Amino acid sequence: MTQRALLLVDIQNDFCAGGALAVAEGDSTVDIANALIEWCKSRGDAVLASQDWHPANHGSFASQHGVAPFSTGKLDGLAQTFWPDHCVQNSDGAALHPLLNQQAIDEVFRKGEDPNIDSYSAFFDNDHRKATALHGWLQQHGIRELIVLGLATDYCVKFSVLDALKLGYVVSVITDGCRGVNIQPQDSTQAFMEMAVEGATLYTLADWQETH
Ligand code: VGL
Ligand code: ZN
Repeated sequence: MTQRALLLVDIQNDFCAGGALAVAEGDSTVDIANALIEWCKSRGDAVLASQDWHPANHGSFASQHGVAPFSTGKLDGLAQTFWPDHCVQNSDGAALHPLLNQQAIDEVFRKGEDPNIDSYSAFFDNDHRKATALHGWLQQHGIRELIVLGLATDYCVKFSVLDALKLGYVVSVITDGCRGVNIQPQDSTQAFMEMAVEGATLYTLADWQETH
């Protein structure tokens, strides 16, 4: 049985070109994701995806508070960046990218459904109040090692990786398969450094393929 899973973080239309919270070059993650999907499938590894999945009145939306997108404040006592409305449940923007090889995905884990708390990590909401089903699924399948890529480097990729490390997974991050929001220009670089400091190994796709 495989002990490894590929985790595709939030490769959704709203984070790609033309989307509500478009990340620069977000679409360029798709080719890297598809290459790794093929690589993982050929080795019997699991392929998983997370999906940001907000109700239309989600408290992370600037529109709910009459404030400017990308401003900061508090949501239910927690520091919060307020975002443009994005990844609204069942909208086109919330769909996984159409060129992503979705047929190969074994399981999709949704997050961000509670209007009162944001959920960057694929494992827990931002205050670790509630868990998604991801950790349980991985445990059930005997998986201890994760390959992670997707959107956005400085939010959902970062917090998913940090939680995975805290939970004891061996984590490899495919850096060219990630793109960041970069509210501050260095945010993604800093996020990769934090992931590495906490124990993730960073690879480009080419590095990964050469060494595995
Ligand atoms: C994300 C901001 C808000 C992400 C999700 O997927 O990184 N970022 N919601
Ligand atoms: Zn979101």
